Amino acid sequence: MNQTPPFTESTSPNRLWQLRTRRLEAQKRPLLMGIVNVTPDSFSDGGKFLDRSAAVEHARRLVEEGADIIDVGGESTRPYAQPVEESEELARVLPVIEELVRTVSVPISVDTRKPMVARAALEVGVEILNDVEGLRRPEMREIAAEFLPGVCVMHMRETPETMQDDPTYEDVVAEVCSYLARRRDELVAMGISADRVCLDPGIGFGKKTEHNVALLRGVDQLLALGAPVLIGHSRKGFLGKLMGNMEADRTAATVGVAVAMAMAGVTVLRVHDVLAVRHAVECALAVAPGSAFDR
Ligand code: HH2
Repeated sequence: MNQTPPFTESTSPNRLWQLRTRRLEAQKRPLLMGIVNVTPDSFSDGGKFLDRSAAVEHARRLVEEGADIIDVGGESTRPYAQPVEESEELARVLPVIEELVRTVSVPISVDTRKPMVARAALEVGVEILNDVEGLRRPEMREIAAEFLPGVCVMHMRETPETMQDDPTYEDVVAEVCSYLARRRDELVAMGISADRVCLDPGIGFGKKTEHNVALLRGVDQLLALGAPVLIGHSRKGFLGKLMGNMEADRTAATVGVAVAMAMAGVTVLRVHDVLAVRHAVECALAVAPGSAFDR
């Protein structure tokens, strides 16, 4: 799955993601980005991996389960979450990142909206900058242009503190696509090649259930922008709404949506449940008529 050169000129831009020093290809299935939240308050796994060794051990397990990327975050961005001080976020993630960069084979991604955290993580060797604010801070764009990592540009309405206050859109798919295309053009103009820029509609970030569903159903329009596309739906609240039970375990719902997204040809799935998603996606793609992936 990882680094499978040689790449042909005809390989779809949806299949390739150029990182800082490596190139990933989603050849047989979407790449799986395993989530490691080094936080006390993440909505699903808060407090479980706050300890450095617990976080590292969890990341290793996700790699064994088939993660192609490990995404390390130190600030919850769930709705109404309170921002974390830069120094606190750095103290949470940097020791974990340093150890993972040295000891695991897959590329490490930093999930941050803070320039200081991004820079420190890039200095110790992360390959991907995953910014839920879509690099809207000029300093983030400057850091990206300096280090040239793979970049994940996510759409978010406003900030986590305010994003769920009655979000409204006229045409959510068109608006999110044009925002992401604009952001990508801005990065390309700064010298970051288009193949480094992965686009993410930001499931759950300033969206009602109907908006999340429209974006997932409309993922073809996002893929038509000719970039790698990441979907981060894992265990999110809209799945509880779709199931009609906010208390139910969301693993099966996460897996179901992951299969649908894999069949649509999405490049990267950001998930907590790597093993379950990998098994389901690989089996579904093995039998699905007209899959976008090689078999
Ligand atoms: N979602 C979350 C965090 N980072 N990054 C990208 N690119 N896309 C996403 O959809 C995305 C993301 C929120 O989920 P999680 O990390 O599980 O929770 P929390 O923010 O509470 O730590």
